[in-house]
Amino acid sequence: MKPKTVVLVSLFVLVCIASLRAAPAAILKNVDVSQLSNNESEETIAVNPLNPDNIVIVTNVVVPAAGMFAAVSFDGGSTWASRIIGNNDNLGSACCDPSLSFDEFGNLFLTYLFNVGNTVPVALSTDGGLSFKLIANIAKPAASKTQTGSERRGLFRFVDQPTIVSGHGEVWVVFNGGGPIVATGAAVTGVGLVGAFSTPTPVAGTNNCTYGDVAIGPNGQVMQVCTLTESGQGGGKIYVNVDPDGLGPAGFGAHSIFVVDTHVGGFDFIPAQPDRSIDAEPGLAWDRTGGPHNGRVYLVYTLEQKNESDNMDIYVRYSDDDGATWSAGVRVNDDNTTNSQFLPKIALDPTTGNIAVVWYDARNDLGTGGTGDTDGIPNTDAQFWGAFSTDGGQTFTKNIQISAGTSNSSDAHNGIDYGDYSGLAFYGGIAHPAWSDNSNSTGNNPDGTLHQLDIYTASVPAPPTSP
Ligand SMILES: [Ca+2]
Ligand SMILES: [Ca+2]
Ligand SMILES: [Ca+2]
Ligand SMILES: [Ca+2]
Repeated sequence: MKPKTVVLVSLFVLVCIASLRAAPAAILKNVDVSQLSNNESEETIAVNPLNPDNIVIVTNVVVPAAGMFAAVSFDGGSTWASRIIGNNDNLGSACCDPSLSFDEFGNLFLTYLFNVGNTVPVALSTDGGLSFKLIANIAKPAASKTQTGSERRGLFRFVDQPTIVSGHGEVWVVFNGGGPIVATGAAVTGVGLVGAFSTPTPVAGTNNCTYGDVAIGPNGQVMQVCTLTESGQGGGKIYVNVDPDGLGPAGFGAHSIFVVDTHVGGFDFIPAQPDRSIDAEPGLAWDRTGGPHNGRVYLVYTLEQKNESDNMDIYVRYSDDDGATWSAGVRVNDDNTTNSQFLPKIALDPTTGNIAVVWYDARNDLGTGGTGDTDGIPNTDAQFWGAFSTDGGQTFTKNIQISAGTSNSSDAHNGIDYGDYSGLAFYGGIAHPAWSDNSNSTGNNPDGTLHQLDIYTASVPAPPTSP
C-alpha cells in the first residue's frame, strides 16, 4: 500500500474503534408481559427465592370491572402464562392495588383491594403463583373512621393501598385505614403454615399518612414508612415508625420519626403524570443478609428540588439504628436535566445485599423531538431507568435505561396515568422491574403505539459487588 493509503486505512480503523467505544450500552431486551387491549398499570413483581426462574406479576386492569392481571414465569421472565384473577373467582371481586411478596419457604403472599368493602384480603400461593387462596380478610379497627365511596379506584375509600412483605418467619400488611396507617402481622413456619394475623393496630403519628411501605429487619423488627399529607402539591413529609420486636409484645412507637420533607404532596401534578399526579412513593429495603451492611435499612423517595418546579429526583437514605437517625440523601438519577424522575421502587438482593432502584424518567424529553419526545412538549414523556448500589447505598452506578421505548401516559387515557407505583424484585444478581409502557417497543401491544398501556419487564444484571 502507498503511505497515503496506509494513513487512510489507519484513520478508518481508528474511527471504527472510536465509534465502538462511543456506542451506547446495549438496549436491554424488553418483554411485553400483558399484551392485553386496554390499560394495565400499578404492577407488583416477586421472585421465588427457592426457584429464581419463578417470577410473578400482578397488576390493575381496566377491563373486566372486577379483576387483576396475573402472570407467572418459570424461565426467568422470558415467557409468561397470564390470566385474570379476582374476577369474582375464589379471590372475590378485586379492584386494584396489588402487592406481592415471596418468603424464604416459597410462600407467595398477595394483598389487594376489593371493589366494595371495608376489609383488606390476604391471599397465599404455594405453587409459585399458579393459584391463590384467601387466607385472611383483615378488618380495619373499628376506631378508625368509615368513609363511604364505592367508586372503583376511589381516591378515598375506607381502606387504601395495602402493602405486604414477608420473610424471617413473619408476614406483615400495612394499609391506610381511612385515616391512620394500620398494621398487622402473622407468624410463618413453613409452606402454607401461616398463623393468625394480629389485631390490626393503627400506627401512632400516621393519621392521614399514606402511600408507604413496610419492611422486616434482621431481628424481626418491622418498619413502616408513609407520607404526610395525602393531599395537595407541597409539604410532603416522610415519617417512619418501628415495632422493635415484630410479632412480640411491643408495639409500634408512640411517635413517628420525621425523616425528610420532599416537597411532593400526596397528589403532586407533573407533566408526565398529568391526570393522576404523583406522591413521593417512599419505599423500604432492610438488609437481613448477615453481610457487611446487615441491619441497614434503606429508604427511597422522590424529592422535588424546588416546590412546584417539577424537577423531581430520586433519593436514597439509610439508617443503621432502626430509623432513629438517617444518612444524608444520595441522588440516584445522574442526568443533568431539570426534568421529572418519579414513582421509584427499591429492592435488596438477599444473596448479595446489593440494592437496585428503578423509576420513570423524563430526562430524554426536552421537547425537541428525537427518541425521548413523542409530542414536542418537554417533560411529558417517560422512559424507565434504574441503578444499583454495591457499597451499601453510599454511591450508585451510572444510570441504566431499562425501557427500550418512550411512553406517554396522557396518550393512554388510563385515568391514573402510569398509576401510583412501579414494581421491582431483585434476586441472585438480577433485577426484575415491572412498569407500564405504551411505547410498543416490542411491537406486540394490541393497542398499538402510544395508546393503552401494557406491562413490561426486563432482566437487568447488577454489576459485581464492590470489594
Ligand atoms: Ca410540590
Ligand atoms: Ca429531575
Ligand atoms: Ca414530550
Ligand atoms: Ca394493555
